[in-house]
Amino acid sequence: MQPSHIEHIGIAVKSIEAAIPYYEKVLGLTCYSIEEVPEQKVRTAFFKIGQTKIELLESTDPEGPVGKFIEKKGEGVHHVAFAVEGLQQVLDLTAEQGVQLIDKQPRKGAEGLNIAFLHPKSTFGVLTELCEQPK
Ligand code: CMX
Repeated sequence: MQPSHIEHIGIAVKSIEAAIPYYEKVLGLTCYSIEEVPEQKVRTAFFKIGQTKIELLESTDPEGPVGKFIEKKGEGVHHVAFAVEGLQQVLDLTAEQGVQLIDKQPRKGAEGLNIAFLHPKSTFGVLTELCEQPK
């Protein structure tokens, strides 16, 4: 797979408005975008730090993936996203290596990226996202 870098770290929060001041005033980062992703039942807030982003995730539906996560585990790191090239091929190879895919094919994620998730049961407890910039 050989990811080029960590594209972002997804952090589940109860309220992005409540969390943004910590990232801006304490860490000194700037929130450059707030975007709702209805298919994922989340609102997101993004910060850049080098090549990597922090993605805050606020649930818009208690039955969505982030709503269920917060209910079960509370706020905290939700997923790690790696930047890859050739996402469909990477997914096929990853499945051949015995890793359980949540998405067999890429779908659209925040910021227009093509994304796919690997199941945390197959990745030592870390929900893993693979992302590719659309060509
Ligand atoms: N990290 C680690 N483990 C997680 C997890 C996470 N983020 N979310 C769930 N789990 C664990 C659960 O704790 C549970 O473990 P146990 O069986 O030991 O209790 C197991 O995975 C299954 O959890 P579940 O509640 O039965 O299953 P869910 O219906 O919650 O589905 C998952 C879990 C990962 C398949 C689902 O959340 C998913 O498809 N996620 C991918 C999409 C997503 O997360 N979107 C939000 C972000 C979107 C964005 O970045 O824009």
